Amino acid sequence: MMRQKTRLILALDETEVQKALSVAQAVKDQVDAIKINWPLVLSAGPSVITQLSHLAPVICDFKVADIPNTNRLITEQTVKRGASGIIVQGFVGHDSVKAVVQAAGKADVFVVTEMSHPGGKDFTAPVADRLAMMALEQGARGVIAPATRPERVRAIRKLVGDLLILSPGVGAQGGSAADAIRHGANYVIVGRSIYEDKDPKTAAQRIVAEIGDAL
Ligand code: 3DU
Repeated sequence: MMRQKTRLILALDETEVQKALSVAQAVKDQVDAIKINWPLVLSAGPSVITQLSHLAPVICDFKVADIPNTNRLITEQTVKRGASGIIVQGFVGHDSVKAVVQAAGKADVFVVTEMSHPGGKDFTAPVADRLAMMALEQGARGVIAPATRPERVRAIRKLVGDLLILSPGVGAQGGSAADAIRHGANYVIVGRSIYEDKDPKTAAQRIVAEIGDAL
């Protein structure tokens, strides 16, 4: 179960390992989870999952997108390393998502809907509602929806009921944390605006305050 204290998730895409660890240490009390992606895992090695899990719950944003068997194997290895959550692409279909949900055990599974960047409109936006419904049907814990298009967060909230909505695209990509929360996101995911700041802790505190005001 995700903690829900600040509703801020750090996206730690810093590839200089010592810097990444020092940012994680500095902001661990400001965030409900640390999301890591291929840049840090490829730079630091998969043991970074375990290392970070001692500071905060870790969500592995591996955007898993394969046949069910491969998805299952990836999920098992991810959870074994100490991840509390894993992010999967939904466009591969219901059985591939189901395989992740089954292999994840107690870990949370999040399905990507419409992506936050301009190209997200090319292919993901037209099927985002179906992806969200499928996440619900397959027993995912939540979905990823774009803070860059808060009206889409609202639309997806109407479809997914109580599922968690995690919203990336705040700050560097132009979205606002307060807007995402007001439109129905449970958490905002923020990367560069925190780890590239000269004072990551203060940057995180600022966003936490903004979220608090929006609730
Ligand atoms: O733009 P930022 O630096 O705040 O990082 C956003 C993170 O969220 C980054 O890890 C990216 O891979 C992830 N993400 C999106 O930005 C947009 C999506 O639709 C899904 C994930």
